[in-house]
Amino acid sequence: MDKIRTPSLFPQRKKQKWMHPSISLSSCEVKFSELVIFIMERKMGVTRRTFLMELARRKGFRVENDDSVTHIVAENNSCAEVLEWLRGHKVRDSSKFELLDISWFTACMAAGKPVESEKKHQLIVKASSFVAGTVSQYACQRRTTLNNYNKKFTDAFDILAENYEFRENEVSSLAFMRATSVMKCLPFTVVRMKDLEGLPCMGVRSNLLLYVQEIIEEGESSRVKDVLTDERYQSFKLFISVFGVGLKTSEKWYRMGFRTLEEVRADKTLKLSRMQKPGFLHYEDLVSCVSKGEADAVSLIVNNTVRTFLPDALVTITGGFRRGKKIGHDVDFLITSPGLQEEEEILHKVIDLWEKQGLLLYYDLVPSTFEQAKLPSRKVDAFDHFQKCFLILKLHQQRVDTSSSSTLKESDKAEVKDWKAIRVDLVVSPFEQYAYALLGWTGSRSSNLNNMIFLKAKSEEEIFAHLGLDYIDPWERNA
Ligand code: DCT
Ligand code: MG
Repeated sequence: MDKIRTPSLFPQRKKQKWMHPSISLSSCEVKFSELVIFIMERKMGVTRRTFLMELARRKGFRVENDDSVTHIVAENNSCAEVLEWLRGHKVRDSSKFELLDISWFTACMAAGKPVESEKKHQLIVKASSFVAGTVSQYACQRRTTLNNYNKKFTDAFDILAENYEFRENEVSSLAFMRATSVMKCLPFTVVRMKDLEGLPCMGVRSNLLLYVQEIIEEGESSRVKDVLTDERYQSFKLFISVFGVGLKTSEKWYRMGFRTLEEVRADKTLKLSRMQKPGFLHYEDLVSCVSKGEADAVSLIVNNTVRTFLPDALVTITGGFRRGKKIGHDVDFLITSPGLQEEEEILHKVIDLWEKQGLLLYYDLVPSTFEQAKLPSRKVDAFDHFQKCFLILKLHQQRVDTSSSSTLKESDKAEVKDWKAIRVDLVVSPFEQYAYALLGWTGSRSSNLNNMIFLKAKSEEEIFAHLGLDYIDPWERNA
C-alpha cells in the first residue's frame, strides 16, 4: 500500500488478461514499441481476430491483451458498446486508450507502420445515443475523467466563473462552475443546443446558454474575449498567482493602483505576509506547474523522511495526481499509520529534519482542530480537522543538459540554480479516519462529498456504500 504509483487499470490483479491468452509469435520482431494494440473479438469472431493479430505482429506491431494496451480496435461496435464491454471486463478507465475503428487498423497495415488516427477512425459517443437524464445533478456521482470533450466551453466558463468571483458575484460564479463540471462529464462534444437538453445545472436562470450558442456558432465568445482583456480581471489573475495572495489582498492592491507584480514588488512600503514573501521570492518556480516526474521525486523524499520516524507509515499521494493528472500546482500527501500515537509529532520531526537538511523554504504547521470543533461555541473554519503542513520544498534537480553545463567554467557552475521550489501539502490522519481523509484529499473540490460524518469505514468504497452512492474511482472524480 505504501508504494506510490498511479492507479493501475487492474487494481486488484497485477497483469490481467482481457480475453483468451494471446497467441505467441515471439519470433516476430517488434518495430513499433510505442503503441500496443488490442483487437476486440466482439462482433468480429475469433478466426478473424486471430488472423488480424498475426498480421499486425508480422508487420512489427505489438498486439497484447493486458494493461500495457494503448490502442483498442473494434469492428462494427459503437463507442458506447466498446465502453460497456470494457466495463464488463473491469476496465474502468477508458480515457487511457485510443478507441478506434478497424479502418484505422487497416490503414496501418496498408502503410506498414502506425498512422495518426484521424477523426473518422475515432470511436466517439454520439450525443443522440446519450441519455441526458442519466447525468446526476450531484458532481460526486458523475463519472468525470480527464478526457474533456468540451474544453472549448469549459475553458470559457472557467474564465467567466473566475471573473464573477473577482467581482464578488458568488451566485453567478457558482452557476458557471457547475456548468463546467457537468460539461466535463459528457462523453461527446456538444455541437448543437439540443445536446444540452435535459442536463442538470445548465442555467435556466443565467445567460449561460447564450454563451454556449455563441461558441457553437462563432467558435468563441466575444464576452469571454472582453473579460480576458479586462484590466481588473488581468490584475487579479496576476495577483492571485502569487502564493499567499487571495481575493482580499488582490482587491487591496488593485485599489492602491497596482496592475502588475513589478509594481507591487517595487513598493517598499508594502508589508508582505509571511506566506507572500516566499511567494514572490520563488514566484517563477511556483507558477510553473509541478510535473508528474517532479511529484514522484517529492514522493520519494516524503516517503523516506516519514519512514525514518514512522517505519510502518502509509504515505499516499492524493490531490490531482491521484486522479491521474499529469501536472498540478502542488503535491498533496496523506500520512497515517496503524499505531499512530504520535500524530502530533510526526510532522514536527519531518519539518525539523528538512530544515536541518536545508530543504525547507517555507512551512505552516496547522494543528488538528478536532477538539475545538467539539466545543459548541467554537466554529472552525476549515475544510477538515486534520493536522497538516503547507510547505515549500527545495527539490534538487539533476541537470538535464549535462553537455552544456560541462562547458561552463567552475566559477559559473556555482551560479546555476539546480533546484526548484515545489508546493507540498502534508496531511496526517488517525488510522481509523484514513479512508475519509483519502476521499476528501483526493478531490476534486467539485467532486467532493460534503458528508463527512465519520462512520466506520476502512475504504473509500465503504464510504460510498454507507451513503448509498455508486462507487466512483479516483480518476473519475475530475468533476
Ligand atoms: N480540498 C478541498 N477543499 C479545500 C482544500 C482541499 O476539497 N479547501 C481537496 C480537494 C483536492 C485536494 O483537497 C487537494 O487540493 P488542491 O491541491 O488544491 O487540489 P488539486 O485537485 O490537487 O489541484 P492541483 O492539481 O492544482 O494541485
Ligand atoms: Mg494538489
